[in-house]
Amino acid sequence: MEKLITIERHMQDTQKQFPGATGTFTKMLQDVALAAKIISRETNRAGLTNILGATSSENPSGERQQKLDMFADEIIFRMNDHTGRVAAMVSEEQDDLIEIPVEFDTGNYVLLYDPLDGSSNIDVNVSVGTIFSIHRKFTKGEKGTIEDVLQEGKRLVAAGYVIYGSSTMMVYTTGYGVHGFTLDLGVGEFILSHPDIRIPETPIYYSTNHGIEKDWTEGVRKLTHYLQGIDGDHPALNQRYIGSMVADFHRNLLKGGIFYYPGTLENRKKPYGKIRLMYEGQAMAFIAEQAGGYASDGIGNILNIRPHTLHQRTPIFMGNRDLVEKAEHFIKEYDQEWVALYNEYRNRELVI
Ligand code: P6P
Repeated sequence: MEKLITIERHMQDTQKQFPGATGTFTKMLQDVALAAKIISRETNRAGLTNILGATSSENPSGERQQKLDMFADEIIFRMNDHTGRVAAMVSEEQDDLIEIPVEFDTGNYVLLYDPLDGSSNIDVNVSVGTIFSIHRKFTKGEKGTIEDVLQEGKRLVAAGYVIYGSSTMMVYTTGYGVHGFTLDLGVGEFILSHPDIRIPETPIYYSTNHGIEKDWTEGVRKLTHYLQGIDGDHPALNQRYIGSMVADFHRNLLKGGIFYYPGTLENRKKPYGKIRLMYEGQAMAFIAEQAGGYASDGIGNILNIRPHTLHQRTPIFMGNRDLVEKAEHFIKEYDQEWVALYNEYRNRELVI
């Protein structure tokens, strides 16, 4: 009979390489997996309960909060606040650093998450996702601090996403490859279905929102024409974009391609792009790199950006390394004005 490898067994098999491992880390990933199972259940029956639709509130990025956003946010918090494994959390839905309630012990990790990415798609039954990343706490004292959460992506100890689609999958890395698990509803377990995911050498897709094309910089326009086979020698790629980054990224991870949400110049509404660095960009960049790809803000590796605020944004180009490096080439060649504008934002100091 084929081996059924759960997340726990996979982590235990992987952990054998770390003699000092205490299993805390494995349990953290299981805590996230449990939250994912509960969110999956609610997402799959959202149409049958009164959990669809928007609330009257907005998140720190000024986006209308969906009821399922708030549900997912609450579930992830409650699955992790009492375990004694976490010292602080950061959520897309919460303005400030989330402290561990005083009645619970704190631990050695900090958890950052976007509880439900792409939630504007929920009401139209399009795939949505959860994104999470884990840093190790390094400051003294019991409580996690802003310095513990605002670490560079290259210091991540784990990152992953859950995609609530035709099936629910959890994809994560701990720095030793990217592994995908599919939720078997019959047993309520995530079972290893995609071991050692690598981005295929030959890309098939590009994913971006052509609706903001009028605001693109010249370099992004040149990149897009290159990907479409209009300029240059690259074969034309198929365009796929459903406005849910986890789903768009997952397709490109498995089939090969590039996803980009660039900074814009003309309208300055999104000069630094839309994706949030701390709980979206870093996680996807870590996964992309571990799968043989690359993620850049157009200037350099997203994992090397020194964070300055919890909800800071980053332009993002991620997928096949050669395509992302092509994006960097066009931006360097044609977008000096935008680079100067963005560098001022990118290099701001962390203000405690
Ligand atoms: P637009 C969802 O809100 C999200 O953050 C990503 O999941 C998605 O890729 C992007 O925004 C879509 O934004 O402006 O193209 O609708």
